[in-house]
Formats: sequence, structure tokens, C-alpha cells
Amino acid sequence: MLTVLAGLLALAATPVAAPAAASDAGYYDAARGLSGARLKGALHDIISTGTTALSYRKVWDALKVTDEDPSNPANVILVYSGTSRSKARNGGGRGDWNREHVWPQSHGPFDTRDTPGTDLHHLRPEDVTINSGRGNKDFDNGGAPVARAPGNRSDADSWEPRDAVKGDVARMVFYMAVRYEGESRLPDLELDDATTHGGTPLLGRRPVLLAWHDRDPVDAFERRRNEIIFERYQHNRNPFIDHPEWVDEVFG
Ligand SMILES: [Ca+2]
Ligand SMILES: [Ca+2]
Repeated sequence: MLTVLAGLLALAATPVAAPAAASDAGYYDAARGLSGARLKGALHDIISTGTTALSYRKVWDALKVTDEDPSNPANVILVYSGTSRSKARNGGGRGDWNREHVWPQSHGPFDTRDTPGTDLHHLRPEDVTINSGRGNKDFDNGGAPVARAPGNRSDADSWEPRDAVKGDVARMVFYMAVRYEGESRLPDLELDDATTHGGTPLLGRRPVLLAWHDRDPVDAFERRRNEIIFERYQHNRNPFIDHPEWVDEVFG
């Protein structure tokens, strides 16, 4: 009896190493072997089933977990600027961080009462001023350097994020285009090759986003937040973080 108990205690104390894709076992079974539009359709069904939508207020707390600075648990990492800033500085004032919609609400439109408006897979902390500088610009290369956001560039109609998150941004956008297909009176979000400033459910530029995906492969920060969103909040995953090879199948 004591031996059994000791064995159980030893088991309980053994740290469980979590491989990157531990939680997705079986998750993508319905998509295996498919390509093109059929793959996109299967992925849409998978990532739209059994999900939980957050309130916009709850997004504040969730971002403090999903985007925590791995080297300082009191801070979050701001997506474009790369700055580590106190979790407590969430708000709307100068020097605060707020909730950046990587897929802008006007490229729908949708708002913060709608599921895409609170979808953690494309919401990231960013400095209030830099967030408003990005505004609803499409993604493209080029422009002038952005103050206090090293590596970012912007011009009148586009935004180029720093190199370390170019792929992260692309994969967030790819997720949105597959997740939202015009159901429940929501817009069918899709990629295009234009810089439109919104007014349509389209976001560009597709060839640039594909190149960014290739150039900046999936990293540990993305994998970690994908797991947290799946396990703790929305119970759905970003397929393009788990299977980067599907990007070309669906969008190439
Ligand atoms: Ca990256
Ligand atoms: Ca779509």
C-alpha cells in the first residue's frame, strides 16, 4: 500500500512536458488529406465548432495571460512595438496599451459586440498611440519608420510590422479569413491584393502576407498563446500556427 502511494505521489510530482501540439491530437482529423477549398471548408467547420466568445471587457484580462512577457510576468509584450509594458497600464490614455484588432473592424464591418471583434486569435496589446497610427491600414511593405516602434513602417494606406511579428500578423489574418465565412449575419472576411482603408470585408495585401508567413516561421510565443486560447478561453485553434504548410494549400 505504501509502495503504491509512493508511486502515485512520484507520478503526481513528475512535471508533464507539454509538446507544442499536445492539445491538437485529433482536432484536425476532418481536414486530413484535403486541399484547396475543401480544406478551407473543413478548417472553418473545425475552428467554428464548440467555441466560446468573450465579452470585450474580458479581453483585457485574457490578453494579460496570452501576451504575457515570458521574462516578466508583470508585463505584456506589445505586438508592433515589441515593448514590454506593465499589465496594469491597460486603458485609453497616453502611455497605456489597448486592444489592437489586427484585422481592423472597418474591414468588415464588425464591432466589439460581434464575435470577430472579441476574437483573441487576432487581438493583441499595443500602445494606444501606435494602435491609432496603424488605424485600419492594410498590410504592405514600405513607408516611413514609425516612432517608438522600431522596425515598423507606415505610409498613407499601409502598415509594415517589425520582422519578428510579420509571420504572426499574417497567420492571424489567415485565421480570420477562414473563421468568418458570412454566417450569423457577420461579414465573410477574405484577403485581397489592395490597400483600401476598409469599407469592405477585405484585407490586403495577400502576396505580401504570404511572403511574411514564409519569412517569419511560427515561433514559441505564437504556439503558447494558441494553446492558452484553446485550453482556457475560446476552445478553438489557429490552424496556420499548428500546420503552417496549410497556408499555401488554402491561400496560395
Ligand atoms: Ca514571429
Ligand atoms: Ca472568409
